[in-house]
Amino acid sequence: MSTDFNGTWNMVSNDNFEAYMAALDIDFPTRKIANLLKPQKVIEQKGDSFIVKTLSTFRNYRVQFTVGEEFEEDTKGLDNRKCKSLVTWVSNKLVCVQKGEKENRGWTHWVEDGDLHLELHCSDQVCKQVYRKVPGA
Ligand code: ECB
Repeated sequence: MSTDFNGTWNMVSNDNFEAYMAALDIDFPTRKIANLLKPQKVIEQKGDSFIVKTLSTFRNYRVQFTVGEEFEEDTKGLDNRKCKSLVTWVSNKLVCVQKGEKENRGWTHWVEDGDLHLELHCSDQVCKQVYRKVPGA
């Protein structure tokens, strides 16, 4: 049995997000706004099929994928790039490689002590986020 990521998760910490956004060439005013957000992750998982929604008061982002199947990702509303993205299981972690213009781009999700962890990386920058499960949601 792989990890169950289903649920609604609220951000509780966000380290180095600004530098991650700068690595994606996000402009200064947008970074200042985005850095104040406390987004929510809403994850719907059925086996290896996922819908991951990142919701905030400023912008929302949605991605849908099946583990092991490369897909075209359009990061519309974020840095507006196209990537060829592939998510795989690496033991109990969900690892995404986002191939495109930006080197070393991707993310890793895992559940640890009931919290949802996310590491986002681009070039030489790593952003670390933790989300707490909303009970009953
Ligand atoms: C959608 C909420 C954040 C909105 C930030 C708006 C502008 C900043 C522009 C670009 C910054 C780059 C990424 C934004 C950070 C989070 C959005 C989704 C990150 C992501 O790839 O999450 C994965 C893993 O959960 C699923 O898409």
